Amino acid sequence: MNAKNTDFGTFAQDVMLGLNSTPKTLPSKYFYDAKGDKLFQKIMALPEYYLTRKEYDVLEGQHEQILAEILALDKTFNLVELGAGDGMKTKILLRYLAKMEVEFTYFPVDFSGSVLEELEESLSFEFPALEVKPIQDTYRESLKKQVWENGKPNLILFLGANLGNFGADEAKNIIDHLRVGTKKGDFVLIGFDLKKDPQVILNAYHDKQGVTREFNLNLLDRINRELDADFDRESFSHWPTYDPVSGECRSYLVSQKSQEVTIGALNQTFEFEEFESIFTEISKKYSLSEISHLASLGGFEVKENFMDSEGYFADVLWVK
Ligand code: AVI
Repeated sequence: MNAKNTDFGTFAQDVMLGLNSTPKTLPSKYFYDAKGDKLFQKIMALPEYYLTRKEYDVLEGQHEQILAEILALDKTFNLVELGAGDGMKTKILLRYLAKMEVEFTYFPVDFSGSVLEELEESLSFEFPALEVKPIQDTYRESLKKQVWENGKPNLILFLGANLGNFGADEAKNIIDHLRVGTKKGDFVLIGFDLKKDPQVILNAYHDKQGVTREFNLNLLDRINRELDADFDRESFSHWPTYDPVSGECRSYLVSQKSQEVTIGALNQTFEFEEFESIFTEISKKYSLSEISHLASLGGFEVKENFMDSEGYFADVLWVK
């Protein structure tokens, strides 16, 4: 069995748990294998997928104001980034800090060692003087351990609407980890995709080129490849939904016929009824009042909501 270690268990265990549940479900964190990473890069460049462009606009246009509070402290600080990825957006902030000759240490946190290695390499090229201390860990574990804590103020970045990929209870749990993992005077900058015209949201998850469909179906390909399964990907359709009340955009894979799928590594056959679904991803959209409520749950005060000109996306700055 080619089971990959993850945050909570193994791919095989999570697939077994999810497909034996009613309704069936698969965790979205497994989208991101090498093929999924490439598909996500494509998604970020799609005309319908506004999230990445809007957050760029926010950071490009308002980085000075975003960083003004921490720079006003006139002390060195730690820049901690949860889910650093390729650091593309963070580099907007890093360039400004380098230009201002600010002294700080950058702690990128990511679960993937190869992502961190690539990031370190690209940073050493563009910012040779920057002190970088990569941390290979999950968001929650890193907030528990706080290896960056040295008495200096911290600015914790959690960009890219990643919190939206957690259900309500898990999102609150992450905010609780932020509460425990920060001290008075620390700042947090979190990216949130905001509630907006439902059609705009649905289009972002149902692009004309079908890249998001491929991204969703890649979960089945991955189970076929890594767990010796026989999913017929063409007999599943990609079905995103958006509920404007809860702000939850949910993606499903819907079986177009009654069928059986065998997963060799689990030694199990799963029955699908015609039109039975597998829930694969939540991408929650927030209102500003929901965001303020989350801030108070974490013991933070909202300093400012930095938004793009259309009010599609917010990077919100909280202080403890
Ligand atoms: C990574 N995350 C914020 C993306 C989102 O919008 O929820 C993942 C994604 N799923 C489909 N398209 C993009």
